[in-house]
Amino acid sequence: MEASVGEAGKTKFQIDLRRYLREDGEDEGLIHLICEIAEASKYIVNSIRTGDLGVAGTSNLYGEQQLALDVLSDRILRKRLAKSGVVSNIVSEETNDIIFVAPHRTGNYSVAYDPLDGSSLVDVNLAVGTIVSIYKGSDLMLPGKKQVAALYILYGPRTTLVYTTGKGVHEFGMNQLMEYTLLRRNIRMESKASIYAPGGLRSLYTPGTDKFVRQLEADGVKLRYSGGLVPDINQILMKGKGIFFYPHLRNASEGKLRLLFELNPMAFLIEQAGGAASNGRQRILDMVPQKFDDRSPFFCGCHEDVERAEAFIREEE
Ligand code: AFP
Repeated sequence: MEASVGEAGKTKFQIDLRRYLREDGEDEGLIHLICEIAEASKYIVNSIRTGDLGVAGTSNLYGEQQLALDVLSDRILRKRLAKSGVVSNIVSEETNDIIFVAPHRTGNYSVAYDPLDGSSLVDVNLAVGTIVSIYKGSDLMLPGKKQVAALYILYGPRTTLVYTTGKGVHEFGMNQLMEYTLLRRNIRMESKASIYAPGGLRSLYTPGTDKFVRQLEADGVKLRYSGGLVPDINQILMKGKGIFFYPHLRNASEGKLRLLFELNPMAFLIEQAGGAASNGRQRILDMVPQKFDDRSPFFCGCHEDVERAEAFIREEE
């Protein structure tokens, strides 16, 4: 626990991440793992602020050109996870293969992560983030409902870490000493959206999604989209009244976003806050992955709006 001086000169106590996890009764291995990821994020935030914005000359699993920052963030996180002593297997959105750290060690965790989601936004100085999905054991090809923890770190004007271990959603902020201290516990979402964040090209939307957008506009729901999944989801979660979607498109039936690295962790967080996450037909967390680079349409946020999106999509079939 860190003491700090609050307004009016009174001492107030900040609860740090490790202490909060302990008080919540988490397993020591999981606490260590989450804290190691939090440590890695301090180096990632430093790279974002001061690092090279050029291309690395390599491409990722999807044939996309990697930025030097993508490669660096991936190395920072991978090294930290590999040396943590509590990780079995790792898969990163940036690498082609599963990394076997200690596949047979019992009691360990396996981790899927996107080290720097939205990295193409760094050169225009918009917010980006790290997304992490954690499973018990060595299997990573499991439906998202098997996650034991999910978190993201948002590198915006402030750096925040938002996590769930299935006991609500909690937000921590990085302070002047680069420690994460509690900002909000048990974040809850309302049932109806007042903002929406729509990914992809609207002219490529199918009739169901197009009708859904028209309905949102008719209801006075405001558009708020940055193009970075972490800040866009964070806005919806923290305001508690929004819907994010990256739908199936006429030229891309699975949309753009990745099930293992982006959708499962975000769906777990949103559901834990009382929201919903669907691919338009099925709950995201029930989807069984076939391969690491599976993609899926994604509708995520206030549950009434997700249900409404599903109804419009059912009609188009
Ligand atoms: P990059 O990592 O290539 O910048 O992609 C970001 C992202 O995967 C995700 O963060 C956004 O939600 C989504 O793409 C935005 O995609 P559109 O620009 O097609 O809306």
